[in-house]
Amino acid sequence: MALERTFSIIKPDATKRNLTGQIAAKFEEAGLRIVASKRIQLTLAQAQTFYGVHKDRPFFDELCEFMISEPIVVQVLEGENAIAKNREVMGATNPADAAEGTIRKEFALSIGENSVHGSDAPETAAEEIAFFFSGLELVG
Ligand code: DAT
Ligand code: MG
Repeated sequence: MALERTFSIIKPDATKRNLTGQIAAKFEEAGLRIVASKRIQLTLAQAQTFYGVHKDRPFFDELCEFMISEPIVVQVLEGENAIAKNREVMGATNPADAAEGTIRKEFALSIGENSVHGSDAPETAAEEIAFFFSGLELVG
């Protein structure tokens, strides 16, 4: 399979606890290359747009408030099968269900404060990368 790119967020619970480097190391150990990275703080409107797919879910407001509560680190990860590989390294959404050695098992605090976001399909990866990065910022 050709190289693939996926979009990742190191979420507020993790940046607040100074876990950016430890989480980035997990990506690199899994063979994912960080080809773009920046620390930003989302506005409420940006968080609501990014998570628009969940707008009718009961946790939507809590999710958006959490995502703007501290800076985040947005990254583009590149590698063979990067989308699935990143989801594997992240672990299940609920840390109680996450496998040993995954980021969420090791670092997540709860189903909401679960340390990382990762794209779930090629279409969402392309959309999410384009939402946060210009072509000039992607250095393979
Ligand atoms: P994932 O982040 O694993 O792709 P998702 O897309 O279903 O999971 O949900 C997006 C985020 O919303 C998730 O990372 C945390 C939050 N979330 C999901 N289900 C939740 C719930 N039952 N209670 C609180 N927050 C939840
Ligand atoms: Mg998701």
